[in-house]
Amino acid sequence: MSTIDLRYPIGKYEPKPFSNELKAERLADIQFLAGLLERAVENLDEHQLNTPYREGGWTVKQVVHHVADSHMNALSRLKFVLTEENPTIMGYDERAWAQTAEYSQLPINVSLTMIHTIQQKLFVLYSNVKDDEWNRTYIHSHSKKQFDLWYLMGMYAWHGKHHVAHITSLRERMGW
Ligand code: NI
Repeated sequence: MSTIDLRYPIGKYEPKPFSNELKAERLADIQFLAGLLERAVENLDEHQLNTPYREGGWTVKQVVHHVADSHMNALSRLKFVLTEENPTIMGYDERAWAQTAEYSQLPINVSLTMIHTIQQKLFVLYSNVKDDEWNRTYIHSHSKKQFDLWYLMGMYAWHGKHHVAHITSLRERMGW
């Protein structure tokens, strides 16, 4: 019996101190996410796309639409943090968002295109963050806790890989 938690195939996000090496790694994660996600869903049929990645979890289709929604928020958060002093950024109910109409009515290609666009913007924006900007802060509306830009970058670099791994590990288990 495997003890691996199917919800966290690459583990949970672990914040780490700033280094240029890690920054380069995270920039690569941001740059290559859309391509990796596209490869992860390649040649899946409608039945496979509608299969939950784990019992009680989101379907592959919902996972892809969720990444688009989540990283749309990531882009908006980044721009607020870059342009305002300690802004409060809005948390959102991702389970409720996953029940909204386009998750079931639009093909994942629509979200994949959006993810390509968002990741290009995130990549250019993060590539241009100056050394003294990494400690710019924001407050999260749900937790009321304060985080900084370096944390935000790491969170979403991790988040993309986290969901790609949901799909690739499902394919491995199913032999797809
Ligand atoms: Ni997520």
